[in-house]
Amino acid sequence: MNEPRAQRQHPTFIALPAYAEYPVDEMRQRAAWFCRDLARRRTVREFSPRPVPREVIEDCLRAAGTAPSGANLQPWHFVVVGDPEVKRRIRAGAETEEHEFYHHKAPPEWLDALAPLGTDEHKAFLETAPYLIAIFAQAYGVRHDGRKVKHYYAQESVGIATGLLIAAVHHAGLASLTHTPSPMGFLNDILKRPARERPFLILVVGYPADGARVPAIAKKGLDDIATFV
Ligand code: IYR
Repeated sequence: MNEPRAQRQHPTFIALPAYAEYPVDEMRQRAAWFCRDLARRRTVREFSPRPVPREVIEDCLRAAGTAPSGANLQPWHFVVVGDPEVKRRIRAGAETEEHEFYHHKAPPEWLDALAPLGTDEHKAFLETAPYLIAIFAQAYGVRHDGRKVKHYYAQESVGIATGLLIAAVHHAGLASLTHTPSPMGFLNDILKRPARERPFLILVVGYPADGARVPAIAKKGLDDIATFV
């Protein structure tokens, strides 16, 4: 039988807090500066083992947690891995899947598309970098009374939060790598996360290695990515 529904909550409104409008000239400058600064971000695969202050990671995660989400249900969970033994196990799990991917599962077109990046099944960065942030998307939440709360647009919401996290990490002066071994179920086992949480990606965070190199690839220009009508 249907369970009785809880009383539907009424909205409460407050005045928009802390909004800042800038004079148009300043707005132009800020937009241009932010664009230039983000354009310096590069995905890095060679990390330094130099430690990173934990408070920086905490603030970057707080920034990610400001993301908009379906019905404001905030369907994300971030597991910050700094423990070398846990990193070692994650590397072992990822390299097992990646070996399958590169040697058996990936169709030739996919390997062709990846060729400019120079990636392979070896994932030393999973042990070298000081922090791995495993990001999970929750299909539903569980309230204190044990009831399930369905999450809407969980993947989109977690994608947005991850974008903010990447920008926050960059803004702090650190490098990151979005890593998606597939499948990623081994992360639930190693990190003891429930089945309702689906691994979304691993964000590898740290300083770039001295002399780190990145692939010679470029971003599309505005005319290629946008249309004004
Ligand atoms: N997960 C593999 C393959 C890979 C896939 C895509 I799509 C990339 O943009 C990069 C890599 C790996 O991490 O090597």
